[in-house]
Amino acid sequence: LETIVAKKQVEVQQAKQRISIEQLQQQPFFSATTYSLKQNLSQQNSTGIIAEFKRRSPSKGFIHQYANVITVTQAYAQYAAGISVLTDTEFFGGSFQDFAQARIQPVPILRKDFMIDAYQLYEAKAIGADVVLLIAACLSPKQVQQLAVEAKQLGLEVLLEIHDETELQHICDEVDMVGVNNRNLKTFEVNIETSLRLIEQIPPTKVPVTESGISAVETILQLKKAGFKGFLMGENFMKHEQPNLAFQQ
Ligand code: IGP
Repeated sequence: LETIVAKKQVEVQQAKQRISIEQLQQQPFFSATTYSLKQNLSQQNSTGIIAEFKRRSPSKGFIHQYANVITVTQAYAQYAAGISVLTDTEFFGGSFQDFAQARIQPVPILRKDFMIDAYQLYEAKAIGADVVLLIAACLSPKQVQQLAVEAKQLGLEVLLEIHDETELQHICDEVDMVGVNNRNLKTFEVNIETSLRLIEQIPPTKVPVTESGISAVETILQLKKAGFKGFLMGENFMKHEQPNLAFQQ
């Protein structure tokens, strides 16, 4: 995670020199209408699934390098409460281009990246994101709050990701949804017990989301029973030759 954050800092500095915040604000998507993931997840009849488009990951290597983002996200959009698209290139093989092609779908889309600077929130708006992810493990509580305030001012929803008890302190008023990552960021091990344990301590005002390592229907039902409204799943679909068909099943 430190490696990713260090690389991200360099990337953001370079991006700032290429494109100014003013230029980002002039992009058509910046003022476009948005879709609410929070609302979708709160609906009784929602599947609650946030389906992720992920080509590769540090833990698994390539999952599906050449997947067609248009075909896959079109299938996702039919049943999912929202879509998550990786925009990190170096470690996850994602891009703004992938995001742009997913943006055709009329559903809430999460920009999945490592947010460390307010500039990235402007980028998120400019590419048409509805939601941003803030990862507690790479931000101080103060940084989470500052980024969340600015995200809300821009009209973005905020999903805060936590993966242990200490990170509960990062939750602030501006956060809309709290995601519990079942994947230990150091060992890459997944354990849904993390979600079952932490949900007890998530304030009832926040929409609880469980993330990573979910594939079995029974697991989803178990997590739903525990109170989760959102289920972030990537690899389960992306590992298939045709992720769109895997999703429809
Ligand atoms: C999806 P999975 O195990 O279904 O592919 O997990 C998602 O939770 C995972 O990609 C993720 C992630 C992240 C990726 C969770 N938090 C932070 C990048 C950055």
